[in-house]
Amino acid sequence: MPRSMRERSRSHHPADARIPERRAHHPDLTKLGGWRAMQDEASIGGKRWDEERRWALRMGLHGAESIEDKSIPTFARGELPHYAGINTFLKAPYAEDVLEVGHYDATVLGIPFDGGTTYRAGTRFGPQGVRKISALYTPYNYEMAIDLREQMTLCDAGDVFTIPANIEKSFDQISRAVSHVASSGSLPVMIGGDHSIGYPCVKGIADCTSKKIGIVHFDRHADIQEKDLDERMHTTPWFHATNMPNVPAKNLVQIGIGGWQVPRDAVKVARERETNIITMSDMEKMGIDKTIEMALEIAWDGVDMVYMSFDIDSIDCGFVPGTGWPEPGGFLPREALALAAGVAAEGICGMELVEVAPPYDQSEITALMGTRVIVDVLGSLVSSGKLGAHKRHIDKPVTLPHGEFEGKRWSNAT
Ligand SMILES: [Mn+2]
Repeated sequence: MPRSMRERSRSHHPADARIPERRAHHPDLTKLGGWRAMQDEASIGGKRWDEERRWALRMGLHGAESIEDKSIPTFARGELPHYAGINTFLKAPYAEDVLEVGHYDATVLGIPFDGGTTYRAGTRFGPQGVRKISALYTPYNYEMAIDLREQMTLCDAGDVFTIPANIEKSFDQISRAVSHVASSGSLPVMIGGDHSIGYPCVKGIADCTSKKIGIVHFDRHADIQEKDLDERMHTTPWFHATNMPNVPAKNLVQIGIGGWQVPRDAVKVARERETNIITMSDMEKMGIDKTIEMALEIAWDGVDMVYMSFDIDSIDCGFVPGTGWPEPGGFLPREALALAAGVAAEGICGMELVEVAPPYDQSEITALMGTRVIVDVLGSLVSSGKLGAHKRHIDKPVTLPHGEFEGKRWSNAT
């Protein structure tokens, strides 16, 4: 045995007095988040889960005699099993009648539109992709010690009827849909769609309030030039959003901008309008907490509400291949999730998750990341008690006319 190996084996021998002595002190586990979260889970309660399981038996009938778990129905209803079912986001109730969205704390609405894409199309399938993989999730988060099912209400209103070949008509439809949800008091959570929807989404909220709105925008791209390829493409939402009198450009904070894909046209506008750009390396130098603090300070300065826009391509493209404009060097997933949750902790009046393009995705990892951003934001809102805090600022609610109830679906039983 070579000498070095002998020494090493001797130093690790159990007879070595130093080791047992060092291990005699039991670590203080109560200092760990892992310990605290384990205790906190006990206080969440499980009433809604009990109710859902009873509902599932009513809707899906009692299971076979041979099944010992009597909460399992014959037809899959609700959360379980994760591989089955007709997917809404997080298997939330489908608000097929959109007049019902006001009964829920938050409403997910899909915006399947990729007519604003200047490179790869495919985000029209974003809402479906995100909904599909969201079925993998439970509404409970161990580290946050929250259970969305027990602590908030959520519905999925389905998709906005966009017009594939017409950006402007699609914008009108999107603004209208978002205004409807915002006016109901429910928090609008939009799943894109390419980033051109940022403008009509913010407009939808801005149209039903006299108050001012700041924006926190996570992206690699500045997206603030007036036009691209002669139209209001996905590189332009913030030019048009900050043209609205109650959406000041000085309250637009853009985090993660950089790389080789920022058109110089956008930089000129950002400079003229004095938006606030925190680059990826700024974030890296300052750290996550400081970045959140700075973003919130600027975005909330003199406004009443803050909107969150999260472009999935802000995350390094190695983690999110299914997107329209992939760029390396972006956020690591843990950074992105911490930043989004940190910004949401002060409250938001709406959010959008854009640029998930399932046709380019691998193993649904991009859609999964998109799902995660949304549920982490919802978790943070619940955890901080800020969910619904924006409601009192919706002081110009709109009412959209709806059709007379004289029709019915082909599938309605007679
Ligand atoms: Mn982008």
